[in-house]
Amino acid sequence: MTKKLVGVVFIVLLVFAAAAFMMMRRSHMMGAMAQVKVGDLHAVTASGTPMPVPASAGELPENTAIQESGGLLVSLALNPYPPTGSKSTDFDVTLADAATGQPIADAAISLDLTMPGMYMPPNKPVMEPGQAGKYHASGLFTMRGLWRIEVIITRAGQTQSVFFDVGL
Ligand SMILES: [Cu+2]
Repeated sequence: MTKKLVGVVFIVLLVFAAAAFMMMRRSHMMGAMAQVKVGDLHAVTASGTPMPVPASAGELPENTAIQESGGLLVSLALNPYPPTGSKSTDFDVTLADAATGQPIADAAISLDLTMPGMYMPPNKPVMEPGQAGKYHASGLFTMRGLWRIEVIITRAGQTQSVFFDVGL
């Protein structure tokens, strides 16, 4: 083969590889968007099973979900709602003692944003404590599809996680 022919074959292979990569990327995005309800924020278990809303929660705005776990009432509100992939989302978590309703202000909270069933780069906004058991972070959902929000709560040396799902 001449050097010129080798060059042409190489370029043709490169074009095929690029086309295959773009098709895989497209199917990745289509898979994530299939059957995702936009919004639909709700509490789930670690494996994504929906959890009941605690009886004490009453009527919630649609941007807010709540669950009871390990003696804590954990509520999460998202703004804007539904979130978008094009600008950052405000995450507001409120912690209260499930038995007494007293706000819990001495926890450290971080978030771990993942997409069930697909690898995404680490996305872990750290929450800043505010007044009366409220904690705030802003973070970015980097693509459309179903996201799982892990709220990691550390208090008095004990760590527990609670989970919420939301669709973009
Ligand atoms: Cu993804």
